[in-house]
Amino acid sequence: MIKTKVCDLLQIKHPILQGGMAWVATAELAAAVSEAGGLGLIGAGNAPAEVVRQQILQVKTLTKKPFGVNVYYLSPFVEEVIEVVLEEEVQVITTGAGNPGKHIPKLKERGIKVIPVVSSVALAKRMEKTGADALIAEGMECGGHVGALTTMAFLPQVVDAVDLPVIAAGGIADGRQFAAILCMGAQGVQMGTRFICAAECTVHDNYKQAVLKAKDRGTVLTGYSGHYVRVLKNKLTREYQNLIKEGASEAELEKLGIGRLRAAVVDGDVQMGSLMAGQVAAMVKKIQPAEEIIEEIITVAEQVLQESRKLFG
Ligand code: TUI
Repeated sequence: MIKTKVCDLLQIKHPILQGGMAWVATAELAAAVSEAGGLGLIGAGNAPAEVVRQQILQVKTLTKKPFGVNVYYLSPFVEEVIEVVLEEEVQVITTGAGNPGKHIPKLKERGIKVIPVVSSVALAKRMEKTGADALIAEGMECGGHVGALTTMAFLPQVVDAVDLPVIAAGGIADGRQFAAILCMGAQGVQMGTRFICAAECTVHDNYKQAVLKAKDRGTVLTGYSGHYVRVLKNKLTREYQNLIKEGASEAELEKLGIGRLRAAVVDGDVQMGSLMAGQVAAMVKKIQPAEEIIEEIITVAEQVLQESRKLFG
């Protein structure tokens, strides 16, 4: 039985968090992951606070287990979303794209755990000082917005830099990778891409099929300096690359990206939608219930860790 500090901190059976993916991480997926003993999260993204509240209320009807909300700090509704999280007594938030520092005292007062995503050691140290309960160290193998460092290089540096439990994200889809990040000092994992293909995930089936079809080099970074986004290759990414070749401005590149994530998730537009997915997309082989995904990862990780003892002869 793999038990870590993250299990105790979050009152969960398995130290597996589901990525709080905007548009993708809805109540159904979050509830399924939590019900299976991991931590499910609603991805607030840019949604208005009342939409987030409805999602929270829906999860509460589906599971009595702990779950969280991912708060996206570039959203125009951050303040309102934090109020809703407080009012609805959500047990934990993960945060992305910004510094949750100013909200931490209020959240902690109410017993809400705060787990920021970090993509640099400096930010990790700052988040520890600010009062975070744990950190998510996200490597650039992940889908969506990426940092500069790989999980392999970045994770141990964060583990060494802070005393908080560290959760690894980016490039992890199976039990072998989960075992590896535990060996590197992580106390848990956050997975996004594998959960896109959970049976309970409400994304359009075209999106799931695109992940299932992806090959090893099926993702590409789009964007510009400091704002890279990993997505599956398609017509959109080819048009994007053409624009870059033509010397398009950042504003023109931004314009091509508007509304594309929604188009992929809701409309199933696999040509011109933004199919955010990590480098492990090629490792996702089938659509399975979240419970099966979690059980499989735990079982394999346990086997791998047991097997590793043989290395000692
Ligand atoms: O946020 C992500 N990944 C994402 S966001 C996204 S797209 C989206 N679209 C519509 C609505 C909402 C989202 C796709 N992928 N990862 C977490 C992350 N956060 N990575 C890096 C950071 C980060 C960056 C800067 C965290 C803190 C930070 O702080 C800067 C500072 O010092 O204030």
